[in-house]
Amino acid sequence: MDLTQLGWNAAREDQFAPHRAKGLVPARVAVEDKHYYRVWTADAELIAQVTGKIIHEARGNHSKLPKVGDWVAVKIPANEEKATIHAVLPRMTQITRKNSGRDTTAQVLATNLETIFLIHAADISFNAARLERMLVMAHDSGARPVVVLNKIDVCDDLDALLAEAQRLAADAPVFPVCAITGRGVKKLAAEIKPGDTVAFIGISGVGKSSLINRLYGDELMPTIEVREQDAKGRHTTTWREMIFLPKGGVVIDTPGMREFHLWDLAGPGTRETFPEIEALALNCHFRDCTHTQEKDCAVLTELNAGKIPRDRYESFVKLQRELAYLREAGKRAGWQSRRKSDRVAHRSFNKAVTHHKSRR
Ligand SMILES: Nc1nc2c(ncn2[C@@H]2O[C@H](COP(=O)(O)OP(=O)(O)OP(=O)(O)O)[C@@H](O)[C@H]2O)c(=O)[nH]1
Ligand SMILES: [Mg+2]
Ligand SMILES: [Zn+2]
Repeated sequence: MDLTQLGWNAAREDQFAPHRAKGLVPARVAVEDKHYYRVWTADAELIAQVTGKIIHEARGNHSKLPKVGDWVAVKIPANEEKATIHAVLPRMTQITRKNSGRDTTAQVLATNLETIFLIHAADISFNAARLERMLVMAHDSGARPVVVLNKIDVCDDLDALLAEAQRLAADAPVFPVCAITGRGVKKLAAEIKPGDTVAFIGISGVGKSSLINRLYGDELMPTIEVREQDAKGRHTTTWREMIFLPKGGVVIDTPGMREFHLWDLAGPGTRETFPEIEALALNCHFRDCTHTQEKDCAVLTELNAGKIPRDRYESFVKLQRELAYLREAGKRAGWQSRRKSDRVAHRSFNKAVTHHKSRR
């Protein structure tokens, strides 16, 4: 296969030069399992393992190990089955989420993505707050978010749900689809350009694998067989896997998560999810204003004047609270470096906003 179809380009070829000089070849991680990786080179699909050096250098930080979507430098020994991964190329984008429970280490879901499909079902499982959280994750990833409303065949009032989803999604497009009948799937497929990589993210059962099967045009990924009162025989996705579409483009199927937690500790994502409220917050009297009770709070003033919808305000405050909690948890874990880079990001954002304002 031509590696450019998998997203290889001149910039990556440049980055790869030192590895090439050592006789290593470029490959992309398609599957990550507990004990091995499946990688694609231009010529073959190989089973690969990381070198001890990579494990040592990661020092227990799992996010530094190869993840699905990563470009890696592999050595293919003659007469030996397994290839070895000697280096991970810098990631262009990556989507991360907080691990469940009290563990506040980040989990990398997929890397080097152009686009992220945030899959939701147009049924009772639809949840506005979850969509907002997923949008924050997506904005922070560096990839372009696309909201997908699947299962429109079971929705009674699609117009209302679409309007709600579009309002929450702000600038991100929303695509109504049905994986069963194929309605809307062609339009969605047009969002996947040749050479692009798209990750499918969403809670279990929303139809991520079903949609990928539709896009592939064949039964490829096992999907859940929904049975009443019976969880047996479920074919739920248990690992992340990259699939090359026949018409070009790479998709990454991910296992559904039970819930989305925010990993980001005040990264730029929140601002893109609530841009109008963040812009207001810059005018609050107190720099650490929580926008709940403070005097001279610009957000509360606008809220009381009816200029911000109350539910949107409430989601915003809830998100701020969750971020504050994570920040505290991070502090307790002695998590300095990330917070420092956050402060830098925060400053440059404020500068950008101020600059924008002064030009108006
Ligand atoms: N009515 C309806 N059912 C759908 C649609 N898409 C998927 N389903 C059903 O929803 C169930 C779950 O689909 P999957 O594709 O396995 O869901 P998933 O998101 O991959 O789930 P995980 O792998 O657990 O994360 C299956 O029974 C599908 O047949 C749709 O558009 N309409
Ligand atoms: Mg699945
Ligand atoms: Zn305020």
